[in-house]
Amino acid sequence: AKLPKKFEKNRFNENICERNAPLQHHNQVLVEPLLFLNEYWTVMGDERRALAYSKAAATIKCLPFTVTTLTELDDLKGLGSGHCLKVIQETLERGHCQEVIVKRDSMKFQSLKILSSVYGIGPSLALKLHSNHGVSSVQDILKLWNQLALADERIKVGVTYYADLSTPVSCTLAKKIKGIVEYELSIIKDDFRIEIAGGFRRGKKNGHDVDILITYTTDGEEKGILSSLMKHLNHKGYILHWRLEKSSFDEEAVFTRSPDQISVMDHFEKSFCVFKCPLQGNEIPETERTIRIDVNEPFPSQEQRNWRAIRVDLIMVPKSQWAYALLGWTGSKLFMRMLRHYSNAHLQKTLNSHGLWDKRENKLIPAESEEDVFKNLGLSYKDPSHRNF
Ligand code: 8DG
Ligand code: MN
Ligand code: MN
Repeated sequence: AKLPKKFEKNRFNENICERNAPLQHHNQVLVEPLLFLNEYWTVMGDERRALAYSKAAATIKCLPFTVTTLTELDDLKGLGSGHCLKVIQETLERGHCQEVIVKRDSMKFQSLKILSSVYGIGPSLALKLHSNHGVSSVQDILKLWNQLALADERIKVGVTYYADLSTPVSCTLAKKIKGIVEYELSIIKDDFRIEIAGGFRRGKKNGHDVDILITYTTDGEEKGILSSLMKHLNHKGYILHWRLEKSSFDEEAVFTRSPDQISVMDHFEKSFCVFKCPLQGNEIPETERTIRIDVNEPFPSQEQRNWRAIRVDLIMVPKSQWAYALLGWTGSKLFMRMLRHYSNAHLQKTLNSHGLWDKRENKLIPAESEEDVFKNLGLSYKDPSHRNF
């Protein structure tokens, strides 16, 4: 009979990039309060604290057994300050954590959580709206709409389609969006490759948006395609809102003068869209979902509504950067952060969604596939389903 493999603590501690973070793991009860505290501090605008909880949660997710006593976590790296351990200990002993219950009920947190979930509103604007204008809900934004004079067009879109955009996107709808993009691309030009990245590629059943990467067989061929694609999609009535970002890639700037190597921002040409996704009968949402804020914008009456608003990111990638872009946009964000830190600190190489830069040799290390990227990093290949840090 096969004996259960012994947990090797030293190996677990050695290189955190070699850990596997699956969606289904052994410690749901412990991870929950840690992820809540990550969310709490993200919403409250303290990214540093949020990150500590996110890292602790990720460490627990990777354990190949169910934790029953605190001693099992002795000498384990990645659990951060003593405070994370306190949360874990209390959860082990009482089944819940008092701090979480108190924070969850905080009115300020609840308001900021709703406000920062609106497309176009980040934690700092949410805080400003709450503190300076007493705004606590999407309804409040509507009431004070003229007075607030929010200049960012995205916020109007975010409020208008709030109900749709705050409903999780299913894998089926993500594939439908991919199909639409694929079809319109095929009309423009052959020989492209298109892939859903983000959480869906990591095996998640739902997402907050659909991340789609596009490339052509040779570098340079992708130029101008995204603008054409947006024209076609608009013409067919698939787009409610979009914002095109030009490519700002410059090898030297990106790899040698990058001030923050941990940042997720990249320089690809992309389009941040809100799609008007057609729905089949059984996919049609209940009524009263779309809030109408602009009488000038004609909306179909609720009964007629056979579509739903969905956030979609379209990213145009030059072929030579495809492997790195796919890895970067598959995430998770924390996994990519870990990889970047590792490659910087241990390999003297800068990793981002455009490539891997050898700082000693001053040159780029090419990769055809994600497998190549892992090889270039001296790591074993990790399936996307195990990148859910
Ligand atoms: P979700 O949508 O299911 O909620 O989760 P997700 O798919 O993991 O998150 P995401 O916010 O859609 O981001 C997907 C990945 O894209 C994430 O690992 C970070 C990565 N990414 C880049 N560059 C950029 C960028 O410029 N902006 C954003 N928002 N994400 C980027 O590699
Ligand atoms: Mn996503
Ligand atoms: Mn996205």
